[in-house]
Order: sequence, then C-alpha cells, then structure tokens
Amino acid sequence: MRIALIDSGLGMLPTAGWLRHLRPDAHLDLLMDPDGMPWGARPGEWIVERVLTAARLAIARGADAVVVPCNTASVNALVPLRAELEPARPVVGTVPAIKPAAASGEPFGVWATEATSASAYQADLVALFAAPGQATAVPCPGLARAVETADPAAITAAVDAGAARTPDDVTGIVLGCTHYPLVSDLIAAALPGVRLYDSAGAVAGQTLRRLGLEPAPDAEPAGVSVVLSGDEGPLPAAARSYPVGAALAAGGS
Ligand code: DGN
Repeated sequence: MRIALIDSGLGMLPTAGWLRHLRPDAHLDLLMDPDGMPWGARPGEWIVERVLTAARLAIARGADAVVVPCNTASVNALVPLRAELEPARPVVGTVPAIKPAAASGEPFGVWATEATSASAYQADLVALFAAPGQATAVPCPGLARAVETADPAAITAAVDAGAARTPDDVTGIVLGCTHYPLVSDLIAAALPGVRLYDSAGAVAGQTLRRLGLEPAPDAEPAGVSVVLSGDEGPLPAAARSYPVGAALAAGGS
C-alpha cells in the first residue's frame, strides 16, 4: 500500500503523522514543493497545474491513493484532480473544519491563506453550515511561509496580526491552512480560551475509508519518502527523493 501526500511543504505532516499512527504499514510518499511555496498567494490555475504535476509524479511512483493535506490546493484543484485520477485511485482533499465549528453555535473565525479565504469554496461551506454572521474569514498572509521556514519572528508577527483581525467575541478558530496546526500553541497563546479546530485526523480517517482499510496501529512499519521539487523547474523533472525511514514520529498532530 502506497499513499502519496501533496502540499507545498510541512503542512502535510500532521496528516502524515495520523496515517503513520493508524496504518504504519502504508508507505508514505511526501511530495513537497519548496520551489513553489507558498501556494496561498498564487493564482488558481497555477495551483491546479502544480498539484496535477505532483499527482502525476505520485502515480508514477505507484501511489494507491493521493491525499491533499492542503486547503489551498484542495479548494482550487480537487475537481480537476478527481477528474484525472478517479475512479482508478481515490483522491482525498482537505476541507476547513467549518462544520464542527459552526455546530458549537458560537461565533468563530476561519484563519486561512489569502487564496482559501477568497475562494467560493470556503464561502459556500460557511453559507452551508454557519448561521448568518457566525463566521468571520481571517486571511493570514505570510503565516504558512513563516511556519515553513521556521522563522520565529515572522511566525509571531503573522500570528499577532491574525489575532488582531479576529473579532473579540469568537470562541473558536478554524485552522483553515494545514500549516497552522504546527504552531497551534502560539495561536492558542495569542487567543486564550479559544478552541482550535483542524482536520488532519479526519483527512487520515477518510483516506483509510476510501482505501477500504481498518486502523492497524501495530502493523509492521513501511517506509516514508520525501520528494522535493528542485531548483530548475516543474516538480517531476527535478524531483529529488530522500528515503527518511522512520523519521516521522508516529501519532497525531
Ligand atoms: N498548507 C496549505 C493550506 O492548507 O492552505 C498552505 C500552503 C501554502 O503554500 N500557503
């Protein structure tokens, strides 16, 4: 069993951690795009092309399923990706956790990249699940990139800017970019008492369901490979693959 994950970078790791925990015997191919990062400020057509390119590489490497643990990529590219790969191989995207936040009945914010915040997809989810005025979109420019580059000053500045744009009365924040759970402790500190919602565990669970697999946390671990885009152009031409074995910690986010 081989599962490919596609994101611009580290945002895929919480979902990879859940998959590793639930089915350690599935080989994970982690396709990251340092050359194209950040995707959140790119035009939709560019994102579609980039994700399709990565997905074709994943299939060439033998993927049984393609997971997109990235909200930006999912809201832009899921439809063309499914059209190309399904039904032969399941495609699992990421949906911002707007439904559970709305079910709280309390006001909440949706932190996301500019591309996701501006998408009809997010607006449709809010219209579908939230009461009028319950949700506030909070675009967080620069936060995904700051997390990716592990730049503490930039992370703090972007988190503080997000907190400043978040209405005072919210009791919940949807982490609508998969990079944000990696700094959830800082976001929680900036917004004390606010509940954070993310979708990594749900995406991993859905991947197992689509593959017809039950959780088997004690199974013999398979490998993990990291595939990075190169310096010279589109991902497959310059992809470099690093087998990293058990470097990913088992467990959730
Ligand atoms: N992790 C991506 C997301 O969930 O939107 C953001 C990636 C990026 O490059 N901004």
